[in-house]
Amino acid sequence: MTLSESAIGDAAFRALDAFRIEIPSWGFANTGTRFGKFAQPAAASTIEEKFADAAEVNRLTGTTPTLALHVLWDLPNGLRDVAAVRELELRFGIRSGSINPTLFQDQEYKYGSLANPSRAIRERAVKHVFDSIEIAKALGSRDISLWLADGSNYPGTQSIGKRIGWLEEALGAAHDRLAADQRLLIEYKPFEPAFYHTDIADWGMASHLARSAGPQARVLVDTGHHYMAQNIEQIVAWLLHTGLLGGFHFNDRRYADDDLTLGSIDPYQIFRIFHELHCARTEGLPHAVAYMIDQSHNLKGKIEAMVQTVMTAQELYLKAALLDRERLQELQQSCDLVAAEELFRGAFWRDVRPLAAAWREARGLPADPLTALRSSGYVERAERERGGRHAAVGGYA
Ligand code: RM4
Ligand code: MN
Ligand code: MN
Repeated sequence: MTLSESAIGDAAFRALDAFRIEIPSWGFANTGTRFGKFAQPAAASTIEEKFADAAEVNRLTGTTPTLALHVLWDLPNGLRDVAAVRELELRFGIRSGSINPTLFQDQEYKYGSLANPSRAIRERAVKHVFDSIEIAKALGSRDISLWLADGSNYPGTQSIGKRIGWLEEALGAAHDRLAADQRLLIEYKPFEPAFYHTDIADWGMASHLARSAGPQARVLVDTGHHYMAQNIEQIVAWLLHTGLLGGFHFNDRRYADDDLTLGSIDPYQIFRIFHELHCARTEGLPHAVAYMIDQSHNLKGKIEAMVQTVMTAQELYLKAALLDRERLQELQQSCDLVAAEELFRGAFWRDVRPLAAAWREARGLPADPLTALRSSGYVERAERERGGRHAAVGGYA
């Protein structure tokens, strides 16, 4: 059975109405590589400018109502900054999203944070996670999203085993502080900045730590945090099956954690991930999955690239939503390989841009957000107002 045009249109509108993606505050700030930074005159250097940019992206796309915050970059005075952030939320109509403890830039963390061999440094790091949880409570944020740079550079220099125990202890303590509706998301990454061993290097380690921390802990999948040949959608299917999938950090890459804009290198990869998510929904698996962007586009314009990314995410989500999954199941069951693959690829090749444009118009949004951004003059205004005064920003985004 093939769906009629109007049924496809209805399904597309339903899918886009349900789709939200969170943008990161650090995606608007100047970031660089370890070799240097190319400053953009329109880049945001204050939390107020980041909220303003987030509001502009949401005005154009209608899809990004929340902004992820990195605690030391955005609330350097901790809880004392909450009132100011609250005020920005009201002023710009954007809510704070996931709260990201910043556990990698202080000198104390040279040999690790939650897994540091020094008890005092571990306690300091745990205290920062506790503070981050309190900030999240005060801001009404559900997710505390934890990424650690912890690891070592040389064999034999750290006890990998002891560090597992220290992580279990720290994450369990953090879990105890969560409110009933909060979650602890645990992100993994195979290497960088550590180049011999990373304490939470893959989804197996993250899954174990989430389970041992408690029922409100989940795994966070950053699409750039895998070895080249890894089958990410299979990891996603397993995390869905085990009820451990908490959310995503979307970005693209060619080599490692390149943090390129979503879908720029391999859009089929993201389509395949979204397919697994749509399958889980069809099969009624209970899950709440947070879609977040975590990219650091150094060369593209910050706001323009963010709008482009949101549109790409919508398109890939929509392509996967419109796949005839009933038919696919039949073909899978009868092992009709080529027909199954062609159906799957056909959904990927469908040009959904006209459907997305129709949805935007129906929802009172610009049909083409990128053109609307250009004609709004927002970026030029930001360049005039912000050019020349740039605060330093850390470089691991
Ligand atoms: C890391 C990781 C984290 C992000 C930092 C800034 O590579 O992706 O999610 O918080 O960068
Ligand atoms: Mn990430
Ligand atoms: Mn990363």
